[in-house]
Amino acid sequence: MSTSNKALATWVSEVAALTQPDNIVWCDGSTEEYDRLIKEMCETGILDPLNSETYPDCYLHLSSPSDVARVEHLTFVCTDEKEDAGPNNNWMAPADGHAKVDPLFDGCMKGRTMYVIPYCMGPIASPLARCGVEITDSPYVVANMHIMTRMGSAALARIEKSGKFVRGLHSTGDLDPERRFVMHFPHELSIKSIGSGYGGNALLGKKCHALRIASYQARTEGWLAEHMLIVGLESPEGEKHYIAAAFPSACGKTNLAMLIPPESHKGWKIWTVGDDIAWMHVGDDGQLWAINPEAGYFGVVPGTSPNTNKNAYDMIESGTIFTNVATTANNEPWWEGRPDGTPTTNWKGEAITPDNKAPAAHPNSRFTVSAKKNPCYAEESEDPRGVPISAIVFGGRRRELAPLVYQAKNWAHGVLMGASVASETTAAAIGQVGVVRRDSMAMKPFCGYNFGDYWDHWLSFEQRADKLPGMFHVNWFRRDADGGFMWPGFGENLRVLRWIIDRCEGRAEARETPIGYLPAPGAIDTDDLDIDPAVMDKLLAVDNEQWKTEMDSVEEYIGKFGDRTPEGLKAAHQKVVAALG
Ligand code: OXD
Ligand code: MN
Repeated sequence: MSTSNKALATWVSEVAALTQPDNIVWCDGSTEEYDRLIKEMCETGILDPLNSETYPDCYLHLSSPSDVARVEHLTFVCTDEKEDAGPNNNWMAPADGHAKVDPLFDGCMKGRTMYVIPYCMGPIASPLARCGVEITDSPYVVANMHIMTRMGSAALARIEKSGKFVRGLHSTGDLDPERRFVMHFPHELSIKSIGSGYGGNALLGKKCHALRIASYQARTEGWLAEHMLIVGLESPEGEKHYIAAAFPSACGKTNLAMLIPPESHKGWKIWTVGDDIAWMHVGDDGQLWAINPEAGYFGVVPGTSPNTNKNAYDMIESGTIFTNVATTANNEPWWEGRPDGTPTTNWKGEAITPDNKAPAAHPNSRFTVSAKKNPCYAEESEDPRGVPISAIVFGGRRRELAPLVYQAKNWAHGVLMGASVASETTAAAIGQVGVVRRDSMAMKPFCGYNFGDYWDHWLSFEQRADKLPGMFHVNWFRRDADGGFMWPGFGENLRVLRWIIDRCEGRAEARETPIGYLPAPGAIDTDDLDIDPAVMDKLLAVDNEQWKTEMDSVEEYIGKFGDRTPEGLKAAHQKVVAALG
């Protein structure tokens, strides 16, 4: 296979001349190709088959211990003007970015095979989808891209028809963290990543293309590329609504997208459209319509259990690539939170001794699995038009302050609410875990341009669409004085989502507070839920003094973007400050 697209053919030849691979393989996306790659990786030790009776078609990959998460400090956005990348990104001038990485690619594929992966983010027939080509020397990346994207011949045909594609060059290089970079060139629609085989750094369709490059494109073209799950709720009466929700990495997006209604909610159905990324466009009807650009899940494994997410637990019992989990004596994958089995080998491949206190599975260990294996996969995920969004929800992991749920008073207030999202950091990125940092719209690591311009772009939707979704903020992670979670979370979150939908439909009670509309007492259904009413009151309380401090900190934060901070955002902030008195 090769291509009739001259620009693509030339680029592939140029990359081959630079990287000097032994072979070039154009990927066709077939099952045979996937099976062949898996077989080869099992022969070379990149993958190990797991117990074929209990975990058929499941494989284990153990990465280099220094390559287990996204590397935000080594991720750059290269624009002519530093201001265009903004204080939210590491910046290099494009010429410097190329000069930094090109020498590292020189001859890096000697003795290796170079794979050319044409892929499509979104349903192939969707006008909202966008294509890319990733060149990589990692068969692990190819196998993951098979699961995570629509790749191969159909994507190549689309590229040849439209002539448009994002260029992504990846090599695992020598895995030396000193020689690791993830560079984005938004104006060139290109990405260069070297020195890491980890998902977000190496599966270039995901964070690099579908968020950083796409957010830049979305701004120029008038749409939104967001770090959001898309979930459908169907009531027992058959009423369907879709919610898009942004949470920082490893804050339960996959669990929320696959929520299992609790016993008390018989007749409710949940449909997953996406668990990580949403591309939203204004439709002819003035509503926001969303597609999930991905075709699979790259989910955090620890914590997945029949109690937290039975659908995910069952879904990963076959056809799954596990990365950095532990294993049991009978070669089943094991992770913290898995109810049965005993780990005998940890994620570094070392035998576990009784005095070993470290987690057996890496806290950021992952499963890669096709979305079609999800028992509640929404058929509409394949609809070229996407799904209409009724509500946008922001959330963070905050042990205090933020109530369980509150609603923005208007669109600009909702943008402020999203812009000020703060959350405790998690193991999804290298660095200290558990520190509260601002993570605007959960896009801190993923927005391909200046946050000031990004907020302005969000604000502009008030003019672009006349049936905008309601905007909400949730916090599942409030802790009591003993450090225990105050809200049960998981399936019970449906109670909060129901209030959100009812608000959008104008049929739920709320009380107005300075920070937004909160559920009126009793408006969140707590029937059959073992929760003390006093805890519920705390979860839905607003402490004016604490909020004044919070709004000072938000002011300082948005002020860091200088004259790029939109006046509309400052005005929304001032309104909250005035209401707090
Ligand atoms: C992810 C992340 O992998 O956000 O989705 O880190
Ligand atoms: Mn994510």
